[in-house]
Amino acid sequence: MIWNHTKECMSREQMRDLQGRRLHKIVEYVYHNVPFYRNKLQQAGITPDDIETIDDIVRLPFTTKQDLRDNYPFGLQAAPMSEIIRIHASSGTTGNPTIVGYTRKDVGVWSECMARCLTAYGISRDDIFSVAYGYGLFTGGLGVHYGVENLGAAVVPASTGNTEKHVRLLRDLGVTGIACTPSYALHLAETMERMGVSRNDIRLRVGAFGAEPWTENMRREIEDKLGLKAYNLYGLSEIMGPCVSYECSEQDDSHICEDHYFPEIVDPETLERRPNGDVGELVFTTLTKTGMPLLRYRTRDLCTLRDDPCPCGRTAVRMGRILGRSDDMLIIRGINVFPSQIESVILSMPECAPHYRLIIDRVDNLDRLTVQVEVRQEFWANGFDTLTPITDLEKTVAARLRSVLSINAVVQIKAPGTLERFEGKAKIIQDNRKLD
Ligand code: DLL
Repeated sequence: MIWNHTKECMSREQMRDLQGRRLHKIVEYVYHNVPFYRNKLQQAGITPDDIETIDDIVRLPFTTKQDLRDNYPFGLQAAPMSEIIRIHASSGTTGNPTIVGYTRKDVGVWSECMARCLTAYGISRDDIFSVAYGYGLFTGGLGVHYGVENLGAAVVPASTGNTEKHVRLLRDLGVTGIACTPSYALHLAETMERMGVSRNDIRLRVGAFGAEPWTENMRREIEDKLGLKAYNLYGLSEIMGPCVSYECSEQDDSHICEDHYFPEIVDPETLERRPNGDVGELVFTTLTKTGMPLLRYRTRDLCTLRDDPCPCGRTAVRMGRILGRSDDMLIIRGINVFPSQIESVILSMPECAPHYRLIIDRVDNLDRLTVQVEVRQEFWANGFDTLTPITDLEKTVAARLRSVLSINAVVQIKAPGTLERFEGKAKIIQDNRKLD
């Protein structure tokens, strides 16, 4: 089934034509409503009238996460606050989070894209669909929720946590679809096993998994343990949230909602546009967003694009799985974390030396972050060699990390001089998760 045949199956020429017209309009809109963009466009010597076709996009300046930070909180917002009906915030920035305001029109487009995606997964009005992404500032929960409602299926706003209760709900309500991170899906499967609930006791048949990298092996494992078909769901808050792209029944890369988000692949070093098939950094321009439209936003996600026809009938460009990042962002339990954020927490504590390691493992299918940090000599000498103060300090650092980054970390305080020093590039991060 296809939710919006006109938009999802239009010819490539029609799509290019539509994108060109929308690009012109959005450039005109930001030129008149966002001083940041007016300045950038003026500096580049571009007026909205210079943008005639979608190919003219290469003339436009890029936007980065740093631009969003520098203009915190609402500097890149184009619509007046009276038009904004929802605000989300992205994790993963040092200091200020990234704030994204949505107009009613934006929330409508978002729900439309989510309905396209859920329909492609085979969800209909007859389904009961559980949303186990976090509800709150994170876009996962509410983003998928509105899509399920738009489609007309019954949504169960389960959110994250309380996994045993969730398993009982899945079983008792006969839930047929679920959205969560792929690692949470595996955690759910394990909880079911512990509770003695088998895949035959539940009726799940479709899963919408994303917000973090995952692999074909994980797909097979989730499908086997939960007895469902597992689909990839990609998105990012700056552009909208879940469902910038989605897999169809072919499960051969993800269709981008290209009439709303125009994709490009660029070389992360030279920023030159790369042809389809090349691995590079994914860049999006929002073609219809009115709250906070972005021109050529650098996602830092590395992947490929292709525009060959898909047997499902959809004509939109497809993106491959995310192969990595062109920055050092880590995704731990679905939360975006920059090592620099952890460093700034450590450096803010007088007892801690600036020597630390970040070790990421996957235990029982959930990510575990261990932060090893050396204590400063003067504090060590002051009695940190006895067990209790070390435990106290570990607890304090863990609490600080939790409150600043919303992540739970195992903190291990180390004696001064015990962590290896590096002569070349420091290997501070040890990511033991197997993602291939
Ligand atoms: O993770 C939005 C989302 C919610 C997507 C629910 C899918 C499902 P952010 O918190 O802003 O937004 O994180 C965005 O997460 O740039 C990717 O690095 C990563 N990511 C998201 N989906 C996938 C995926 C949401 N399917 C960042 N595969 C992105 C790999 C993903 N990485």
